[in-house]
Amino acid sequence: MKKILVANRGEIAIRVMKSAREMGIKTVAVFSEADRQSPHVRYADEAVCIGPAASKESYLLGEKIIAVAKSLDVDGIHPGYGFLSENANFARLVEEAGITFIGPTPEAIEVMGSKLAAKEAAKKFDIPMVPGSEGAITDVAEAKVIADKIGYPILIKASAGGGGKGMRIVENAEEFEEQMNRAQSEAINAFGDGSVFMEKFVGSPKHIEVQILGDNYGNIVYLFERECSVQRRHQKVVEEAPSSCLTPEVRKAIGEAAVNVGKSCAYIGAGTVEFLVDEQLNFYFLEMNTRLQVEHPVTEMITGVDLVKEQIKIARGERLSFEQEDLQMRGHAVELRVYAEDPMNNFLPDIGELKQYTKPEGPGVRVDDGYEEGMSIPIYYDPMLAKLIAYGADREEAIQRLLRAIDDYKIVGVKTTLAFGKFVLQHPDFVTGKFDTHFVAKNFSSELLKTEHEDEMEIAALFAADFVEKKAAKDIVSNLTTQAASTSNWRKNRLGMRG
Ligand code: MV4
Repeated sequence: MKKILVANRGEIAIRVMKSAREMGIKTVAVFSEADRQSPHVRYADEAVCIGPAASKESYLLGEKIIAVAKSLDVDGIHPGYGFLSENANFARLVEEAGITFIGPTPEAIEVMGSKLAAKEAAKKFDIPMVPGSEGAITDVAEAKVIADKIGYPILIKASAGGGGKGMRIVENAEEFEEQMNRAQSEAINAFGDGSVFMEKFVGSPKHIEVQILGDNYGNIVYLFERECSVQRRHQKVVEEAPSSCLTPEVRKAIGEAAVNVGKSCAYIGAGTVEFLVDEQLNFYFLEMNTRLQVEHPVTEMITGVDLVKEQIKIARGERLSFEQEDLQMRGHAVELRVYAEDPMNNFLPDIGELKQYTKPEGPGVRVDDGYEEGMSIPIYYDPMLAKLIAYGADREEAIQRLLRAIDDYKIVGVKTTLAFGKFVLQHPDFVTGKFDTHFVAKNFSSELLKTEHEDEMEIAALFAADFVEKKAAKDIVSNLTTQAASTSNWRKNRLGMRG
């Protein structure tokens, strides 16, 4: 493989190109008109504009991207995450064009893209699953009989679902029909496929996912787990590896279950198997993501494995260079997703120019991003600015490093979730590992961010008053102004300053 095209943008495009470069492979970027000035375009050896800003007219144009790849003699296409990464048809078209798709087979993408098909495939491998309906539910009366057997509350899910869409909790038999109808029509609207199934509702689960790698020769290994329980409306906020709650025995069991899910669809490449884990550490297979995930860096940091390089080597037809016994975890890694959103205003996406953008550095800190100072954040794409990742010998050191890195991160011009991240990482329930998927809903309100910084501002004001008395007023005011400007807009707003 001599040349790879990355069918993506932003941080993940750059992330993929970095590994390709290290392997002596040339890179091709594609970009939309909104991304002409983006770092991923400059980072590539060659770059081609594929259309207007809207994803549907650029990053989602599979055939156009393949045509670009052909014209530039590209050997492999890496889809990144999102966009075309889990589009079985795109994977098929790439292969038909004589280009290697750096990812799983179209068949594996298809099976795992349907939750019903995924569960059906996994069943043959004795994977623990939440009690539920065998297959789709169509008949209400029949479904109610099963629901009575499992016990309420139950959860109705869309087979084609993702991100919580088409999910409905049913508390009792009386509301079953109504909720089932709602789930079905939501699923038709969102996915064009109204098939739904049901599961027993697990009340306070942790979300734990296992990274796997499979080669073309039937070898599949697990690279341990990531815990992604801190989410806000199905958007992940903090991810870490390893999970703070698993025992070595459960880790091995869940890892082996994940490998079996991989075997159930003859998985090739990097994939992630998601599980719900209850308070007694029972785990249940949820679904499989057939792509490189956003949060893959925490796994890289604790295993020392470059997952993108492994994807490329696998796509080149190489055998895995390690067996399960060769893999070890070392230390702890925590990732914070930094979004251009306003946590004080219901996480409304914020756009604008990055007037100041200074990244944190230093021991154990990694920043995967796709923006730089002076750039404008486009409205067309995901509002994630960067992934801030910290590694430490243990969880406490990783968290402390991440907190330090948040303080060292200077972003001016757009509102970000950095302060919200700080709130999460300092929360006693996060620090002690006593959290589940309800963490944000249970613990966060924007008032809490306000209060936290009111204290800070009070202290600053006291200092200022003291200095005024000492006739150093000018100094402290200019000092505070600079500090406020270099942190973020809400500080400035709280100080009642402008500009
Ligand atoms: C569940 C569940 C409880 N019980 N299934 C949400 C997204 C979809 N991928 C699966 N999800 C859930 N499935 C049963 N049987 C709770 C969730 C869930 C959730 C899962 C992972 C991470 C965050 C979540 C937030 C709310 C609900």
